[in-house]
Amino acid sequence: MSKPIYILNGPNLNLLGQRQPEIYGRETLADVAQGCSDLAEELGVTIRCLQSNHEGQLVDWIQEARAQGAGIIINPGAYSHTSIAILDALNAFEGPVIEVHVSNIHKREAFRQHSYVSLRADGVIAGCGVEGYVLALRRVVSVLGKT
Ligand code: CA2
Repeated sequence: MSKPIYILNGPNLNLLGQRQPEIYGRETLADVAQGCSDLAEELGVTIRCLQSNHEGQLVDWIQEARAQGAGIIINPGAYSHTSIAILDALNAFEGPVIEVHVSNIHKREAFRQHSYVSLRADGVIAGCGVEGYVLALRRVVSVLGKT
């Protein structure tokens, strides 16, 4: 079986769909995982969906993906705007990286408009709601040459 595409979510994204629907919509992280899983099956790839509130755990999964993953889709949450550790880990990963934000971070507070992760990301999807994750999955699969 080919290597999985990692779908990583950072802090507070476990609360998706539970609060602030005007910003993040009403779909939950479980809905995101289901939508990506359905698409992965259609495209003939495997995925590994993970969420953590802890920076080091996200770094560990990115390092795991170096050996075991074909690509990374990551919504680092607020760590996008602060984490050089996550950037460094992604810089050590050789496959395609797509950064996803549910909201359009460029329409929001100034502190959300800079992302360290964007310095490594091959593509960035922001403001497309949770649909951004399936768009990112299509892109990773296309870059990997599987479509
Ligand atoms: O738009 C995004 O996807 C963000 O990465 C979400 C992060 C935020 O810090 C980034 O600036 C943009 C926060 C996710 C918090 O999600 C919640 C969802 C529902 C209720 C509370 C928090």
